[in-house]
Amino acid sequence: MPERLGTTLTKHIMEMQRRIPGASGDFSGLLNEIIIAGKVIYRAVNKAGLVDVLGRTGEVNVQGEEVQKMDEFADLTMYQKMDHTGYLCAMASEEVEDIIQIPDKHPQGGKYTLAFDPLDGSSNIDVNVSIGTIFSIHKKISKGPKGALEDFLQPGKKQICAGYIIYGSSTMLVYTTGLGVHGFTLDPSIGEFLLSHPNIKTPAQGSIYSINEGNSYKWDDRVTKLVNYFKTPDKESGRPYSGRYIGSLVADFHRNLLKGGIFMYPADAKTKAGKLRLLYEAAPLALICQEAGGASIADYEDILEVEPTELHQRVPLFIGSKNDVEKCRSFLKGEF
Ligand code: AHM
Ligand code: MG
Repeated sequence: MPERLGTTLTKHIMEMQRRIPGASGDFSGLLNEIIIAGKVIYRAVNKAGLVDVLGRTGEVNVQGEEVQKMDEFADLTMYQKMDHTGYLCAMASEEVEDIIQIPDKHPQGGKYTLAFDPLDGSSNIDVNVSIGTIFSIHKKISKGPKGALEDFLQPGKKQICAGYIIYGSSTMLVYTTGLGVHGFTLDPSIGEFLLSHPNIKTPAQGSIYSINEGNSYKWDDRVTKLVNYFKTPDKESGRPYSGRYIGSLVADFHRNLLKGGIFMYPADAKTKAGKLRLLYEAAPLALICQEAGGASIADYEDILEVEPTELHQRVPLFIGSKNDVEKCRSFLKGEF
């Protein structure tokens, strides 16, 4: 008897599509292209030590950061898998300054936009630590066949899909379209993502805090008090929390999503708006977190409510278990 495979990601997407009356299949088609891009990037990440893809290109990206060869590879892979499909009106990448138009030789008038961080955590590439690809899909709102900046400057709550692929001890794709958060693990022997984590729910309170404590000399008083709170023993409220910080947002987020906890990247004296990018990092993870029962704030405001004003806008990010985020909110309001 052949082994029963369980639910493949492709089947899951088709089942989701059937729930939406009149769906054209474009959206499912787009997700399927993202899956293929993810597999191509996975393959390269997996061979990274063997072929010449490690190290820096010698260039600096739009964020002022050194471009790694794998960053460039992942960015190109995402672009090349999407540009000709007809599903998109434009793309935006963390690595590229302006929005990326669909070349005239390819079908125009796509209904969706795709924003992505092609390889999050790239400083960890060379040392075999988990990294990931984050994506965010919006519906086009501008007139005309081409995409425009306004299509990308929509708040996170308007996303119709968000997800990430984590290249870790196994490769997983986690996504939401507003109908729960579902996680699929890649079975490399058959090249398929199989449903391994249906309907992920994050614990209401965690016992992990994740922050780069090397930045503590730059924090304001509120953040210092907040982090001290999580570290201070108190049996009743389950403290102290354990500190865990990988330095790859996808990996830190993924662990906390499954186990419960709080990830923080605050604004500080040097990075006045924080480090992480609203459109490619904070907003997609915020949608996933909310769908899993968690929450996220950018200092005072909910991440999903933040109205973007720039493509590469940065935001402070506090994301994770609901009670822990509420604790952050109180400290940030100066209530302690
Ligand atoms: P990247 O998208 O260029 O890799 O940068 C974002 C990364 C996140 O993955 C991670 O959470 C953060 O930067 C770590 O920053 P730091 O090294 O300042 O702690
Ligand atoms: Mg990133």
